Amino acid sequence: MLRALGEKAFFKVRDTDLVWKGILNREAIQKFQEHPSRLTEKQREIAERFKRDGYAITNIQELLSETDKDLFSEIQARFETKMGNATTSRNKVNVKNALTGAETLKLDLKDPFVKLALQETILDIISEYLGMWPILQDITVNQTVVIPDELDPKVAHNAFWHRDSHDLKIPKAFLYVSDVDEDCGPFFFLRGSQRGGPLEKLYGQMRPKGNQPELDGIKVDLPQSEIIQMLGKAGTVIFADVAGLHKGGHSKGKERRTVTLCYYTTGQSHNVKRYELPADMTSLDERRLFLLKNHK
Ligand SMILES: O=C(O)CCC(=O)C(=O)O
Ligand SMILES: [Fe+2]
Repeated sequence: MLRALGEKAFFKVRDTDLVWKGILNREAIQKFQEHPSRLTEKQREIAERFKRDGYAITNIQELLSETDKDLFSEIQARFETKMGNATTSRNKVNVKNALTGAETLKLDLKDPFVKLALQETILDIISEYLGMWPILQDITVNQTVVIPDELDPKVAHNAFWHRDSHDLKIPKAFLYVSDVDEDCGPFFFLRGSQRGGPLEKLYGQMRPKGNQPELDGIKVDLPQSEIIQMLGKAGTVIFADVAGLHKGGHSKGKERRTVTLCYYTTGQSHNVKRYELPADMTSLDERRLFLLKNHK
């Protein structure tokens, strides 16, 4: 009890602008301010929508650099191999995950999934969203398991409305590697539920344990007009802040294939080490070094 109280007080202080921005992320903010992004008008609009709504949808081809125009076909070709050793977990029986959890990902800068995570435009959009340079927390490659029946929230956490809680803002980029329709378990986001959005406080973020109202048996009541179901062809990219309300991954008829890139701010306190740095990082610029090296 005392510990819980102490922890609550700790996060209350830690989450003030004074600490979160002024101390923990001071360098990341400064770097961002010193290095203006070079987004095109179209890309800037994606970042603006992301900031306003807590999500933005686009296509991978809008984001790739000239030298990486074939990256999506490379990703599609490598997907099978990556999924080879993928497993489900106790509280996520609906999704098979590779490159996450106990398994440590050894970052290979030539790997197409890593190349995607290091794309200039994606980093620019995430930096604009955060107002600071990000660090990369995780890259996962995942594929849903088809389950036509109703799911139990206890064994399929992500398929029920929840907020992730490791940080105040948790921008992710989801790439659909297969076409996703209603039967594939699309990703859902509640527009405006991100930090600073009009629905920030609705089933608000609980730090550090997270808020999963449906897991606690609560029947959530959400404004229908703000529920966004993300359907799209293979190649669709969804930026979303999973500190906002979201769910997804209950495929009733057809599998969904996704690559998920997760960017956190540097002040993240209970970070799980998910990858090992590549031996040779000489090709990386300052922001990419920051992205990888500040990972705790
Ligand atoms: O698989 C999904 O669509 C939900 C994913 C999710 O909850 C997350 O990435 O935080
Ligand atoms: Fe989530």
